[in-house]
Amino acid sequence: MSLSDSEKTDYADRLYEAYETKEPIEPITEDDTELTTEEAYEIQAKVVERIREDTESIGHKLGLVSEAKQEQLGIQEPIFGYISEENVLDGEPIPSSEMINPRLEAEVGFILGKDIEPPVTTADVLSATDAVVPVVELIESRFKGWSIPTAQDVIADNTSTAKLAIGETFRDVRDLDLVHEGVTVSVNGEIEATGVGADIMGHPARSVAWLGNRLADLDEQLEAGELVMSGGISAAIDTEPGDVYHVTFGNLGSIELRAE
Ligand code: 0L1
Ligand code: MG
Repeated sequence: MSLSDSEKTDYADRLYEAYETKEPIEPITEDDTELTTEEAYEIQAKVVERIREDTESIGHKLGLVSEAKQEQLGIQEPIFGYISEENVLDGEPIPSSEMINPRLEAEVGFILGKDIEPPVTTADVLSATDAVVPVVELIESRFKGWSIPTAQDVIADNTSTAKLAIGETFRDVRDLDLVHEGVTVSVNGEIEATGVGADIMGHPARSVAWLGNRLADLDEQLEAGELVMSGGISAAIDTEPGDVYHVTFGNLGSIELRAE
């Protein structure tokens, strides 16, 4: 049975409240509520509308860009959410006490210099990209204990968007081989996770192109000036106050971040 508009508003209000107060809630599907992917994005849109009352949207993020992750959460495609100015860490450490069990992952960020009209190809993304930047994403789930039963729950929760740190090196995409771009994530000097661009649907720009086409379903498109995070290139790791994280790409640059 499909959800009524007031039920979707109610879930969105609860998720927004949890995003603001950092008091996690039960997953939507916990009580066997059926949630379609379309309904999940409708709830997400209501959450994002509330977030935008206080802050500007700066772009998009992708998640579940590997088939293994999609299978784990029962969906056959990547997922996406929206990122806002208030999510950006501007040189400050990870504010652990103001977050719900943050997890850290490395991402490749595309800064778009042009609008991209669908249908979108990987080549369109590359030619519309002004610069690529290293990004560290800190995801948090508004569902208790990271208990995420389905991809639809994550979508409704704006794909766990919480904080991100953008690196200082802005590279021309034509100077990089993003398929073979490698990254290491170390904690207090010990490597904990690694990844390579090819893990993101064969090429990080491919997930961005997928998003460009998917947004057309919502009468939206990728726009000049946006930052698009192409999906986790490394496995997400738990963070602990006091720990220091180094995310080091082969050519894209590096970011150091301490958890407070
Ligand atoms: O950024 C992301 O990859 C969001 C997905 C979070 C879900 C998960 O990793 O379990
Ligand atoms: Mg991510």
